[in-house]
Amino acid sequence: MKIKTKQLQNNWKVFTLTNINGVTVEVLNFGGILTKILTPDKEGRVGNIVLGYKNMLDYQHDPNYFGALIGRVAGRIQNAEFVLDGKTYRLKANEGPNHLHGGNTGLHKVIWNADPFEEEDKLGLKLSYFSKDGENGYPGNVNITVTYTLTNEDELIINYSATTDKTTVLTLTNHTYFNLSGDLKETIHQHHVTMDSSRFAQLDARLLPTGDILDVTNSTFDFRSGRALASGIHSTMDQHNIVGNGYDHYFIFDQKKPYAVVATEPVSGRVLKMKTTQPGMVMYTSNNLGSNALLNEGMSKNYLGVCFETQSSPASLHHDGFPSILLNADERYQEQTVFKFGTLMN
Ligand code: FUC
Repeated sequence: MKIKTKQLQNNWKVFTLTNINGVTVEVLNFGGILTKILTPDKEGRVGNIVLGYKNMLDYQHDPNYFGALIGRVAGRIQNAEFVLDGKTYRLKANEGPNHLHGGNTGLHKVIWNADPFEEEDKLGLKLSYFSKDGENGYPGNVNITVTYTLTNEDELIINYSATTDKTTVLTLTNHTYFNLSGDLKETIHQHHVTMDSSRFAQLDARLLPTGDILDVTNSTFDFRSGRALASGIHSTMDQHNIVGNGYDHYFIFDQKKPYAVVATEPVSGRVLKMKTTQPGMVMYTSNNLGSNALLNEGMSKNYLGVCFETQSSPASLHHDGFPSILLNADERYQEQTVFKFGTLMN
C-alpha cells in the first residue's frame, strides 16, 4: 500500500493511492476528481477503467464533469430556481434556462482541502470544503466532507457528509465515466449491466423529468435480469432519442439486492459492483460526449464511458414522488457509495 503526492501548478495536487493488489486510484484536489483508476483484467493485465484528460489543466474547462464531485445539487434544476420556506432562490442558469450540476463554479471547480490517510488494510484521501451562504445562489453555510477510501478488498468507498446552518438543498455525487474494457479499447455498448431498479423518471425533450415515474417492465430500461447498454443506445424509442440515443435517466432503486449495479465487460472480464445508501442514480451513457476531448488514451467519442451518478433527485423540488434533497440545520447529510472492482474470475 502506498500514497504518492505530486504538486502541480495553481495549488493543484494529485494523490495516487495504491493497494496491496496493485489497484490504483488517482485523485486531484481540484474538483475531487478521480483522474485514473487502474485495475487488473481477468488475465491480470492492469488497465485504466475511467475517462480522464491527458493534460491535467483541461479539467479546468471540462464540459463533461469527468470524475468530479458534483454539488451542491447534482442534476438539473428546472428554470434555475426553487422555493424553500416561501422564499424563491434563483441560481445561475448554465444549460439553457436550467441549472446543471451545481452551476459552472460548483464543487467540481473548487480546490478541496486534502488529507491523505493510511490505516491497517486501507488508505485514502479526506477532502473537505466550506461552501459559504449564498455560494452559487444556494442558502446556508455548508461544511462538506468527501472521503475516498481504497481497501485491500479492491473497493473504492466514497463517503459524503455535510451540515448546514440553514435549511438548504443538497445532493452530492461523483461523475466518473467507467469503461471496463481497459485503456478505452472499446465503447461501452457491450457492457452488460444488472440494476436493482423497477422505476425510472420520464424525461421531456429538455432532459427535465416530466413528473411521471415509469415502470421498466418490458422495456429497454429493465436491467433487473441484466442487458447490454447497446439495447438502449440502438433503440428508436422516444425516451432514448430525446437524450441523444442511450440513457441519461434517473432510476429509483428497489433496494432488494445487495448491489444496486453489477456491470461486466465480457472481453476483459472486468466486473464492477456498486452499492449505495442513495435512493437512486442517473445512468448516463455519454451520448453527447463528442470527439473533442484529448484523453489519456486518445480522442474521445460518444459512448466511451458510462456514469452511475448515485444521488437523490432535484426533480423533488417541482414534483411529488421523487427522493427529497432538503437538508435542515439540525441534520447531517450522510451517504455512501461503494464501487468494488473485480473480474469474472473472482
Ligand atoms: C450527466 C447528464 C447530463 C450531462 C452531464 C455531462 O449527468 O445528466 O445530460 O450531459 O452528465
